[in-house]
Amino acid sequence: MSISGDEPIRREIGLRPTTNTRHLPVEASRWLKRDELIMRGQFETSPQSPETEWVPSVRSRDQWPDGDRVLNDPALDEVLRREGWVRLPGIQLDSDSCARLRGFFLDRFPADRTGFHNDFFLPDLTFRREASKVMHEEMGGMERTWMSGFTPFLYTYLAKFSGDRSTLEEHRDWMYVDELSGDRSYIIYVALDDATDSNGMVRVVPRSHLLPGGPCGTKAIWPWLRFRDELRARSVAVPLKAGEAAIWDNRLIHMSFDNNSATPRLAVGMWCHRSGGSLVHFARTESGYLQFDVDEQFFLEETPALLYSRNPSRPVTRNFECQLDGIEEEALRGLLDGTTQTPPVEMLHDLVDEIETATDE
Ligand SMILES: O=C(O)CCC(=O)C(=O)O
Repeated sequence: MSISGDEPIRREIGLRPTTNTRHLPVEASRWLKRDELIMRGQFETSPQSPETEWVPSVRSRDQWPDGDRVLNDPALDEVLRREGWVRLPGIQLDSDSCARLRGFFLDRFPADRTGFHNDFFLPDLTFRREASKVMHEEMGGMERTWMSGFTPFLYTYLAKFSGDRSTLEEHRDWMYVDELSGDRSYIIYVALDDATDSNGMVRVVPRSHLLPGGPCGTKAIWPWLRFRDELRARSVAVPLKAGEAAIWDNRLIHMSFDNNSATPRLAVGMWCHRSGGSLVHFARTESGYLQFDVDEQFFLEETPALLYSRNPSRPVTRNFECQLDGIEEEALRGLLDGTTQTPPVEMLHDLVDEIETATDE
């Protein structure tokens, strides 16, 4: 599938916008307008509401068996907590494993070999299932080596083909877990090729995982992304040799520019959440946000394009509105510099149950 006509989806996932919107469904066109206004800071993201209440965190530091430790190594854990990302020491996948993973992808990848690809977006379930299996065989267990009580829920290839349309603009990923209640998820990102400046290595914005805000998911874009120049100026490069890895908090803003080399630049990602924790998906509707209770299958079978066109047939566990205050460039600087105290993400104005359910059953 090509998603080149699905402008809002491209924007949501950080792909460079195109000017071609003729394939957009009516609903998507409406959201494009809204998203454009949000990006320009002209959309009122705090709809008037009769009542506002503070919702306290439902998770405390002590709820998980190891407190809220993420990495087994205390020094690395500290860096991950403070900066939102950390490079794992040494080689994580040997050259045979890298060669097998590269070989599988280059032999079997069924879609257009241009631009940036994350197989999360592919509707070809056969490829996705087989690719997941191969990645699990090669990477499975890495989470136990490095992480404290985390389980993978998704594996994907991340491929940057050669050419000038492979930029992945600054973005943060969806909320795969209920971040609003204090839960967190992480990606272990392993390079299969040396990732350098010339082939579009990943760049991350340190401390951006501490930015507060509402849900991220279908039609729900992180409002801090409108400060593109500031984010790009603060981004740091993550060069990796083949087989090396970095881990980052899924709240972290990241990006990668064009692959100007002659060959594809491949990586694999393993997304992890707390063992025994829940998985969720958030979607923006015209009247608020819906929170869906989902599982690993959801991330294997759904695509952003499908979710854009209809709600998933999964239980809605919450229906709410969030008030997003103080999304200003000065606030961004203060939060990223650490000179402003970051309000806990869960301290949102939350209007649970005030909004009529907009699910298309
Ligand atoms: O491999 C890359 O260039 C970045 C991947 C990424 O940021 C993503 O898929 O969200």
